[in-house]
Amino acid sequence: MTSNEQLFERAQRSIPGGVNSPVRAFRSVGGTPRFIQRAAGPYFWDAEGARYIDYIGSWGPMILGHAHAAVVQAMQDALPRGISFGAPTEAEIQMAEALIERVPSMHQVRMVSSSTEAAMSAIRLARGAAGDGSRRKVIKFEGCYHGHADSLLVKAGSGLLTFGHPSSAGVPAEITQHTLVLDYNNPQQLQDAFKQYADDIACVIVEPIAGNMNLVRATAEFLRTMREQCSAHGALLIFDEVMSGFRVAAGGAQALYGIDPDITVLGKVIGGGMPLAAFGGKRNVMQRLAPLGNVYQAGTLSGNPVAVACGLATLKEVARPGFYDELGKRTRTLVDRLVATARRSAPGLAFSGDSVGGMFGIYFAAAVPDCYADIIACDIERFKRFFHAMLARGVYLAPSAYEAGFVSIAHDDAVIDATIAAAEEAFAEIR
Ligand code: KE4
Repeated sequence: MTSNEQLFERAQRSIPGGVNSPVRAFRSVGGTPRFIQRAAGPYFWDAEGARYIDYIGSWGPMILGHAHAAVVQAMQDALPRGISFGAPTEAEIQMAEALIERVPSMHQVRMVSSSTEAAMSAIRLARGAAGDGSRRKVIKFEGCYHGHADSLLVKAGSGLLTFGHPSSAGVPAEITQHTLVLDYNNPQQLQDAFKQYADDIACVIVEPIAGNMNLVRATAEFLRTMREQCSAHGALLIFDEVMSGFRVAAGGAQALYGIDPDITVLGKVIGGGMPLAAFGGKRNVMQRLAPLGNVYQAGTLSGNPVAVACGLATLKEVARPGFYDELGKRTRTLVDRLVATARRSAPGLAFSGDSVGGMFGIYFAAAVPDCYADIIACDIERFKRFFHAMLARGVYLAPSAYEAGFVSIAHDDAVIDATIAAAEEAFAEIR
């Protein structure tokens, strides 16, 4: 049997870092990545035959659990009809109608192949549609991630309200000079930015429930201020619900907060694990897109029929009555029992947890963080030790302290019990 180490060694010869996405390389927690052979329900098995309870779920898409029978069947039914056409299909209309029905702030939607592409296209659309189409400035928030489009690989400027600097090599400063990076959950700073740059701000893009700095909830005041400021200044509000959409509630974070964005970015769950993402918004905004309007956007595999079949089958299952109530209950139970177990097995250990719907955050900090600075102050070393103590006991958490965790509807009571049993020993080990 080929070991994970042997596969990692071989992978690094032909793939940079041995992985096709950096977070998979375990570099922020150390150790050898597990090469997954197969997955089913809440589990996956690595190259050495070891079974893990999976709490990343492909970073969100696998909300039904792995290899859900109805989803696999839908893909198998679609395959013999052809894999890709480069021409419109009825299935894409069904997917668009399903998304619009569930996210009523969207009147029209365009599908793409990755959420990076969706967020990038949403920003281009916002710049083309806001005001007279000449606005350049984009506001994002520290700790939020919207994919790796150049203008979004930016870290906060040196001074307050100064424009961002590239956070990656290969991105010229000219590309990020129009991106302003503000503090998450800081309404005053947002108001100040609009005061300073009002008519040149094309859009604000935000994760309404953040999951890329670990789970951090937006305050209602923060999102309300965002909505008000965008409306008052003719800027477009983009909710990046790639992670929160169809994950925290049927209608996403916008349904929980009662805030209507101008554009919503979706991904992960809507593709059910296949390369499918989307962005949608008000009709007058979306009509600015080619071929109707002058904002260009395109994609060879956009709306791919097999991916759409997978996504439609997934959306059908999550639409079942009580799905989100049950998912939210199980996730909250997991988090509450982890916190109680930490108290019992490692008295005095600074540990807290939070969950919204089917996503959760665990923090080696006494209180649940509500901003990026608090996240950075968490005990990362302790997290690393906990990660490996749980991995050794067959529980696969996100291999980074700055990622949220994901529960599927396949994570039943027995799976949660097994997770808590592992945590009992892991907390005692790291205390
Ligand atoms: P992709 O282009 O990687 O499909 O999605 C980009 C993206 C956009 N918006 C949000 C809110 C996201 O969470 C993501 C991607 N999320 C990461 C998890 N932190 C994907 C994992 C990875 O990079 O491998």
